[in-house]
Amino acid sequence: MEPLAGRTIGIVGLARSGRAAARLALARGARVYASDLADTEATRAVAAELEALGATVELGRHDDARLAACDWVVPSPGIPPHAPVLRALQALGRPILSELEFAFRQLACPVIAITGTNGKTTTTSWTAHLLQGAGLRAPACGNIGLPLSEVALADPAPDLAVVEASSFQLHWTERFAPRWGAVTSLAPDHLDWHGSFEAYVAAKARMFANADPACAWVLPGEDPRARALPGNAPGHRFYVYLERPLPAGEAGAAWDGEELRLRWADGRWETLLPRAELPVLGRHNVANALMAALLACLAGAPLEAVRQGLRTLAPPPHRLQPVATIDGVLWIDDSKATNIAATRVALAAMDRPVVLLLGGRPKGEDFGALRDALGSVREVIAFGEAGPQIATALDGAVPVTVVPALRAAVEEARRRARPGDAVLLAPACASFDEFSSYEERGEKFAAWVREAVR
Ligand code: UMA
Repeated sequence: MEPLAGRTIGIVGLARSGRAAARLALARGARVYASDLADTEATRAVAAELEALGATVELGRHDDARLAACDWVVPSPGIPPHAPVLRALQALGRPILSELEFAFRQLACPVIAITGTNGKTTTTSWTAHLLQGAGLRAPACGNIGLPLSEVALADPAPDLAVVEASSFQLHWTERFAPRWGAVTSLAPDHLDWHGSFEAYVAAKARMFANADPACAWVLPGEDPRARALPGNAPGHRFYVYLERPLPAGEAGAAWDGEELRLRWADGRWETLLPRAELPVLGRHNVANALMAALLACLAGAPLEAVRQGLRTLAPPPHRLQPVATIDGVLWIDDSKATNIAATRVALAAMDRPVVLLLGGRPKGEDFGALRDALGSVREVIAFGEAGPQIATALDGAVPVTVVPALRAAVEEARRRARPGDAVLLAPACASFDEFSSYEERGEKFAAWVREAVR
């Protein structure tokens, strides 16, 4: 652990990550200067809490000179490197650490890290579920919602931290060194934050920067970009296959159409369970479950406990979550589909005609990349800031109706859906034009859908 006493830590942004990092720094004896551009009820509450613990807090501005005088600056993941406050610090060559890096340096337990474009929240949550079923104290944390700094503050420390690592959190890392890791998938996302797909991939690859030969990496065997992400980093490789059997010479896990099975590096096979006993929808979730099972076994969970845990998996909220069936129409909340690749995965899991709700704040992707995935889609209702852009990109492929916001999209879908259809919210956009998070978007969607039955 790196001593903090006597150091001054600058915290930029006071939502979940900033609050937790500031509390951790204060608990370890550092001086803290924290600031947030937003002066709202929420940031004022955090400011009051941190001031009571001894921090200096400013709302409504960042004091660049004061931040430049700090030993380390810890920005919140939502703040992109091109934000003026971070630009100024970079120009001066000041050290910037992500909240993940900062917390890792204060953590007293090993880390399982899960990254990737889609599937990482589900895999993180299921890995923690399997380990906890085996009696280990292994919280799911990081991008999933519980900042790693909170875990670093826990006394006693847990046995393991199961960390969902986003590209934002990996970008400013130096020493972050998970013992086990997984890459779920790799496709364009967050191009507005990173500037390019290459920069996004480079941030994700930081997960392997401090690897050693004892590490173990779980990778999707059939996704060439994702399986190549570790490059030449040291560590054992385990691959997950859904379409093909495990190739000779590779260790990992596969689904043979009936059973989910593991093969270890010594060639030994073990059966996990029949697919029919795994209570999850969609092929992509079979891959997520296999990754979680491999990670849990590698980190020490007994196979029988892993089998038992797999029988009780549940989808995290806002991921292909059925909301209600009303007048024969199934309404599905996949608000977590915040990019095109995730929307494609959702569409591939549909077995009925779909009225697709797309929209929100665009993230720099080309919606035309959805055209060849629209086979089951009867029509699209496009909402929010991205609405006109979506209509142009899908022109001629499928009927598109543009409405201003999600509530109007729900009303429009109610008029247009027929019995036997699914109305799928898989928006391929961020939520921030209308909501504070994808969770709030999903909750509002469910509430507006259910209004019809009251
Ligand atoms: N702010 C400034 N100055 C600026 C810009 C913003 O002060 O120049 C302030 C804002 O006013 C705000 C704060 O900075 O108060 C931004 O905080 P944040 O958006 O990073 O929010 P947190 O609550 O700390 O949430 C972050 C992650 N958010 C993002 O990565 C955008 C959460 O992931 C994560 O759960 C949480 O830390 C705990 O680790 C969410 C997310 O959307 C789920 N992640 C992306 C995704 O999954 O696609 C990567």
